[in-house]
Amino acid sequence: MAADASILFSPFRLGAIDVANRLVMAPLTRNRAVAGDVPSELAITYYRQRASAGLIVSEGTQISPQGQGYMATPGIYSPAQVEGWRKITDAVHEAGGKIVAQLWHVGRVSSTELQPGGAVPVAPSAIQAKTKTYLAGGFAEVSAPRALALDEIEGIVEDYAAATRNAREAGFDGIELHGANGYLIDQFLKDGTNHRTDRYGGSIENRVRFAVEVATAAVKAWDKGRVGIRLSPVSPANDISDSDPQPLFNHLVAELDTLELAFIHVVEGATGGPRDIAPFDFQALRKAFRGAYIANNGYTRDLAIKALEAGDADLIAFGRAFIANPDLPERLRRDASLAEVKRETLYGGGAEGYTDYPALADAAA
Ligand code: 8OZ
Repeated sequence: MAADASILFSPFRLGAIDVANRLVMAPLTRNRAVAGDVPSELAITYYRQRASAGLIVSEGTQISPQGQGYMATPGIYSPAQVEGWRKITDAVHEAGGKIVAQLWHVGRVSSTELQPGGAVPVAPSAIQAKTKTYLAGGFAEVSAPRALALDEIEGIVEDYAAATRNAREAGFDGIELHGANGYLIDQFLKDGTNHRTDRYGGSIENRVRFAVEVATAAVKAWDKGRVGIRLSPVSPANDISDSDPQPLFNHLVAELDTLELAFIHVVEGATGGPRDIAPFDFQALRKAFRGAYIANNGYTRDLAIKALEAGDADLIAFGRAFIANPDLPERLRRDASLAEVKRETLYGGGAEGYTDYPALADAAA
């Protein structure tokens, strides 16, 4: 017999954000922004269709032109972008949902082709990632980065603060800092990418400094009850690694707890891949943090119910399932079958594979 799904549908409060259920739409890169890296009109429909999630986390949204690493990802630094996002947050709210903006700086995962003035991408240290990005011409190797000068770091922290103010202005319910998947914050955290010898490198205390400064700036720019962060302690995404992630993340989360952030959103395992890629005690992070714990990665209906019933998580984030099933909560409630994503239409393009996945009632008609 199928497990009782009612626990998935109990309301919850993350910091200052009231949500109707425990289901989160994970941030999902779709590369459909229009000129000026403004979210498209189609994105209004896409997000509205998925507003039955308790909480939507927007696709990764660059805080500055320098923070962009892929073609046609939306930004949140220009007035036109803020206006574009406003239409989306209005649509989600009208449909009864909640949405936070995922604030993103890719660091070294970029290309001179995308950077302002053809500049080289920036990173904690000048170490090139063995990973690809996606440009107008298709997949391409990322460029070799340069190491950020000590006096440039403050400016990037300020870019996160400005983006946080813009998210508030655009009508979002909060923000999620993208601290996962080998992008800038993760590059500062982990010793495979951070070889700095100043106060941002070396010891764990120094490597968490950038993440904590960014979180502190976001809290100051808005409200601690509206700020969360996504982390991926053991994911090798974008060629990142750390020699000893458990004490690093234990320390980071203890620091974030003192800031009283609304939530941590944790990719358990390899992003979009196996959950058991490396031994790691994710529950140690949950126990070190008084805010909400959003669990992500490879969750099924049964696993989600078990995690919530055990108290191992407060909310569960689903990625690919939300792309192909706009009414995922209703399908989980009924234990209905789930549609599969079409890989060819994940990144870039128009309505196909974006806003044309049917809800159950439409699928039956
Ligand atoms: C897939 C393609 C491009 C970017 C991430 C923002 O991994 C991404 C991303 C995912 O967090």
